[in-house]
Amino acid sequence: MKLHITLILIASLFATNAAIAQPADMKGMEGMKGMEGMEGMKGMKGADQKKMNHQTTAIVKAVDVKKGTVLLAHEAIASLNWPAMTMEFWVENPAMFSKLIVGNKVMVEFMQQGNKSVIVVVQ
Ligand SMILES: [Cu+2]
Repeated sequence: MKLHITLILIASLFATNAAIAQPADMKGMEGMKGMEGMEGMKGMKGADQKKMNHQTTAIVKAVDVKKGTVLLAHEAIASLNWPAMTMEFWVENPAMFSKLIVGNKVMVEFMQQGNKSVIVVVQ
């Protein structure tokens, strides 16, 4: 009797698997469409990466209030695959210059706008 129930259970398991198999295959095909979607998302990621904020710690090397830029010796930035370097950043708000004093160590958040790195937060 127990054996009988076991066989029925096994049979029903197979039946369930068989029933699942088809939609699973179709899901596989949807998965291929999904990959196209992922390509699209990669494209968006590229765009998002430019819109997203990046963070780094840096030493203020020089400021140009008139131009609205600051020269920072920043640490490596993993989110952009950038090594540590000294480069020019634009400031979003001139009020930030109160914190961007030559010789100061600052934590900045910035965005890539075109080929400019624009600081949006200074700490
Ligand atoms: Cu840099």
